[in-house]
Amino acid sequence: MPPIKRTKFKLAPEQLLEMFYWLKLIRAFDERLSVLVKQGKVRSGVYTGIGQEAIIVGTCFGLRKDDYVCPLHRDLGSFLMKGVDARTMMSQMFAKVTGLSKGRDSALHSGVGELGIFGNTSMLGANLPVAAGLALTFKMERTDHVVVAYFGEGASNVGDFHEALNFAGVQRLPVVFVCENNQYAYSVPLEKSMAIDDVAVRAEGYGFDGVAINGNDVLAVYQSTLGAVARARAGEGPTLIECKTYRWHGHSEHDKAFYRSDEELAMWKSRDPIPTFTTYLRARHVLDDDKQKDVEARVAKTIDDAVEFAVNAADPAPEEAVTDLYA
Ligand SMILES: Cc1ncc(C[n+]2csc(CCOP(=O)(O)OP(=O)(O)O)c2C)c(N)n1
Repeated sequence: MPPIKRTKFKLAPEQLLEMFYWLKLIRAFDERLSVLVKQGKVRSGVYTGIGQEAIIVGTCFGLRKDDYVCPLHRDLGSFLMKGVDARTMMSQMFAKVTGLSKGRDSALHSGVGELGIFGNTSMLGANLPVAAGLALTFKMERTDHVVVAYFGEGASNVGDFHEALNFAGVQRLPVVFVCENNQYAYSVPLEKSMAIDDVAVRAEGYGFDGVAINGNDVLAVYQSTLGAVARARAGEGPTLIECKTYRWHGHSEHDKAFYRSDEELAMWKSRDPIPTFTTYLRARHVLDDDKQKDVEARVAKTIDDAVEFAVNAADPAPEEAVTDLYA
């Protein structure tokens, strides 16, 4: 198989600013959730992706509206980028009637079919065979949709991952497997769960390409996604993109993450995807003080408004627990 060719791309200043907005919004959403959970206001487990935002932004930016995502617990930003407004998403975390599942479940188990979001299950890696199934539907129906399926390096050790990649490889399915390799699966460092350095090499065993990239570089993620999506749409099958990154907080907000060192965290914080991209945008004269302030003000307004909306929204009525059932 020939190696993956470098994908060329050109983004207009407005598109680069839009990327910047999403990075900031997703960061701010998670940071606010982290505070709210400590105040006892959130009725869901909170698994922030602070430090990993470039992966969601770079991948979702490379998708069409009619493409699909299969997110996992740390991918709340993909809901926002696929079109769920911040009020609804915050309501979902507060388990209010204005949330995606009208207060029935916590956080990320909801999906939104019309927006191309397939809700996840709790079992690690179980979203991957589902993504392969979705991609099989696209192939059988001769549409050119693509599905992006997210997972952590920990999930790449479970059977579902291997079955999904095998099936997708055999059937040449239009799926992009995106590994968010944040170095830990809960408290387990990757060297204690894998005898290889790169999850990307696992793709080779299933007959397609895998690349390991800097997951904190939003443009690198975007570039790899564009190439993978183009191949998937052209009927050339799946790609595995492994994005190397780090989660700044614990596995969830109740995890103090004592299993890692301050030095390690500081090293990864120095690779924060947002200042890196900010420097790039400023050097290219896409961003200046005024534009940055404008984005930051819009982000703060959106988050404040979402929290106020969710706090004041109604709780679900007990009798509604038995409505909307599929049976
Ligand atoms: C099959 C399965 N085993 C264990 C768990 C418990 N669990 C939930 S998240 C998690 C760690 C996930 O690590 P990784 O896949 O690397 O994703 P990350 O949380 O780092 O983003 C574990 C062990 C689970 N949900 N499902």
